[in-house]
Order: sequence, then C-alpha cells, then structure tokens
Amino acid sequence: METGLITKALSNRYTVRTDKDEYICKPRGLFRKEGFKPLCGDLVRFDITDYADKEGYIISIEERKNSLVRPPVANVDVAVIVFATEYPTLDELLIDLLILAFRTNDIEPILCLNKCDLSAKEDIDDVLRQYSGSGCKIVITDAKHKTGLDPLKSMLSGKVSVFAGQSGAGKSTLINAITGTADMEIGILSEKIGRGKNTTRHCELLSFEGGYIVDTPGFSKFDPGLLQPDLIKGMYNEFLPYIGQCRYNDCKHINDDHCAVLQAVEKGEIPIERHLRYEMIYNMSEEALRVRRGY
Ligand SMILES: Nc1nc2c(ncn2[C@@H]2O[C@H](COP(=O)(O)OP(=O)(O)O)[C@@H](O)[C@H]2O)c(=O)[nH]1
Ligand SMILES: [Mg+2]
Ligand SMILES: [Zn+2]
Repeated sequence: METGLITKALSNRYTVRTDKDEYICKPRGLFRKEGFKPLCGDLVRFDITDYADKEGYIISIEERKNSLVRPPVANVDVAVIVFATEYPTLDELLIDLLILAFRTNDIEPILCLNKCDLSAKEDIDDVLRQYSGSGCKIVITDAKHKTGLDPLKSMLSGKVSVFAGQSGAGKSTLINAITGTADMEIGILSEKIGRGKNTTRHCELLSFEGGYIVDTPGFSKFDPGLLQPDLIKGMYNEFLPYIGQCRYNDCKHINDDHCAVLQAVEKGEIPIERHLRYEMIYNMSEEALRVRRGY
C-alpha cells in the first residue's frame, strides 16, 4: 500500500502523487456506496495495480482538515480573497462574508487588493483602514503588470491555497502570474467547465513553492445563512480587545446596554463600516436560522 496526495480530479479518475511518482487511480467501489468521494487535496492510501502504466485503486482517505464544494478540494490552508477598488466595484460585504466563511472552515483568509494600478490612493487607504484590525494579512497587487506579487507568494509557500472573490477581480490572472501557468491553459479549462454540466468535478493542484495552488477559483458569493449566528462575533478580531468588558456575557454587540464593542465603535477604535456590516450579517444569519427552526 502506498500513500499519496490527490493533485487532480477529473470525473472518476484521480492523479495521486507520491514522493517519487504519479499514479492514475480510481476509488474502490466502497466509496460510492458510502456516498463519499475523494477530493483534490486528499491524502489517500492506494494500491498499485499496474506498475508500467502507473495505475491504482484508492483504498482509503485520511481524515480531512476541511473541504470546500466549489472548488471541490480538501485540506485547504489559505484562501486569497481577491478584490479591486473598482472594476469590479468594491464589495466589502462580500469580503466580510468570505472572511467568515473561511475562518469557519479553519482556513486563513488573506486579503488581496488587486488592480491597484486602477485604484485611487484614497480608496486603497480606506481599504487598509477598514481591514487593518481584521487579523487578515493584506497584500496589494497588480497582477496584470506582475507588481506586488512577492509578499503574496511568500504567504502561500508550503500551503494549499485557493483563490476566491468576485468575477473579474483578477483571480485567474493572479494564479497564472504566480504559478507561471500559461493563460491559455486555465482559460480553456474554465471555459469548458463553464459550459459543462454541473456534475463536472474538475480540480487541479498546481505545485507552488512546496505547496499547491488550486487552479479553479471559487466563492464569488457566500450565503450568510450558512453561518452560525453565535460564532460570528468571535471571528471579528476587532472585537477581541473588548471581550469580557460588556455588561452581559452573551452580548451580541448590536444594541445591548453597556456594550464595550459599541462604545469602541463610537470612539472610532473599531471601523464603523465593519461593525455595520457585522450587524447586517448577524441579522441575516439569525433570520436564516429562525426560518430553518420554524420559530
Ligand atoms: N489593470 C489591471 N487589470 C487586471 C489586473 N488583474 C487582472 N486584470 C484584468 O482583469 C480582467 C479579469 O481578470 P481575470 O483574471 O479573468 O478575473 P477573474 O474573473 O477573477 O478570474 C482581465 O482582463 C485581466 O487582464 C490588474 O492587476 N490590473
Ligand atoms: Mg477567472
Ligand atoms: Zn458587547
């Protein structure tokens, strides 16, 4: 039995990479019965069935740290949230939602302000002001002219990373620029996927400095109904210094009496925009929970 990493998934054929080699493997029948499918990023045990053609059968999957649906990938360490201040228009609510989505899955979010060549300096400064307390690393890039990529590269080295964010923000361009993959390859692949059936489960890990970058970007939106209302406040690093200072232990930091977080917002210690959207996201997720519960 061998151990390897799934670096490519295309329908029911998986490329499994070991230290020395690559094998094309099928999952043994059992997985299908269990309704459980191997994913790109999975560490698997497999048996080699054909040494010459390098083929095998996947026997078992190691426990996952996490898994995403779009792109279908497991064991993700880092998510680069790509956005622009213009073209497309800055969508801070989406950024906040994505930060929460990734933190919920134990994935480190990195904020990448791309297309900085098209940004006014005030707009860049405003993004930095809003997110400097978020606990997310922030990088400013111009993928088209390959500027500012080194800090991002060093953050991704040795990690499994995905790229997320609005369409047109520059995710594919960034992936190409960082991995040195030809524009054509990714372009053609994503076109095929776009036109293909929903069941197409393409995903490929591109080797990158001891880690991997997932070639298919995902998460251009996120449903706040998937968040657990009570866990949201814990994912705002801005609130951390005030924990334990509110009158009530279960303070939601929204309209409660003697709320240290609200006081900090009033004093300008927490960016008011981040707090306004926190309130919005909290309410949306609570509403979704109410609908699910039926009361
Ligand atoms: N000016 C400028 N254009 C960019 C930059 N990054 C990407 N683009 C362009 O923006 C468009 C959308 O980029 P793309 O990578 O397809 O975005 P995606 O939808 O997020 O994958 C393309 O025409 C890119 O050439 C950048 O940093 N600066
Ligand atoms: Mg793209
Ligand atoms: Zn409070």
